[in-house]
Amino acid sequence: MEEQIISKAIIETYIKELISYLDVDVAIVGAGPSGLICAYYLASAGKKVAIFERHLKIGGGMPGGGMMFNRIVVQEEAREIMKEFGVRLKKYSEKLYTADAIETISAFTFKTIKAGAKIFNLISVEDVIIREKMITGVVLNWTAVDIAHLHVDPLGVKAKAVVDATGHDSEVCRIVERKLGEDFKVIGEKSMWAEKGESALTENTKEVYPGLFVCGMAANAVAGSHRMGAIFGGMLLSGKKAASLILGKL
Ligand code: 48H
Repeated sequence: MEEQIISKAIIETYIKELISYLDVDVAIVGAGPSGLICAYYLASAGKKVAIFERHLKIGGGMPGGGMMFNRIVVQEEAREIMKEFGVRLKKYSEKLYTADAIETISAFTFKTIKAGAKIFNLISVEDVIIREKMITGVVLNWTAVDIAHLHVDPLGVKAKAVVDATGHDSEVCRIVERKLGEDFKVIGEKSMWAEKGESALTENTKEVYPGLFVCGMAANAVAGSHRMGAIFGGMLLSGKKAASLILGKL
């Protein structure tokens, strides 16, 4: 077993896979709960899906639970999705359940990959490709390049649909806002109000610009709705809705 063979195996297979994902049906930015759920339903329907995640770890805000108490709360409406992923729930009150945050995100990650979606971690989306008033792809760079403030030019990926699942910062939409000026606006999220934040989320999950869909916390940030704290039912339902909107369009 020679070291250079191990290196070659890693580099060769990674590069092959990256090349095969330069043209995808859907590019999802962010591997938090909403991005993973969205990817799962799209991949299950046979679409070619790549998730680009800035961090080393997968899961966005979910593994941290609420203030590092690594349990999450989900509502009755999202129970079916949790069941589909085989996550164990504990009934807490009439309409609320709790779950282990690590078990939940592990199940989401594993089943999403098994459904056929590919997660590229340590890669950040720093720009989008726009053609004829339509988002047609994302622009990537290594997260390490960003952290080190290196001047290294990025690479582009073509996608029939792009999903902003970047959470509170709604980064892809913020980029689009900068590029389009008057034609596109991100309002920014409001203060914490669990009930209002959760109920607004489904409606805010939509195609916000031709080719660009938004789900999860980013959807509320773009629309100027409330945050909701460590309750995750809305994130899951939002990811699923984004997938069904995209499936209806592709
Ligand atoms: C690549 C990027 C980029 C980029 C960001 O924050 P997330 O967990 O997002 P959601 O919407 O799936 O879930 C939100 C939830 O975790 C949460 O924060 C809640 C419920 N908050 C309520 C409250 O009141 O606080 O995941 C987003 C992911 C992260 O992993 C980022 O690293 C990643 O997106 N990301 N990846 N390129 N430009 N920007």
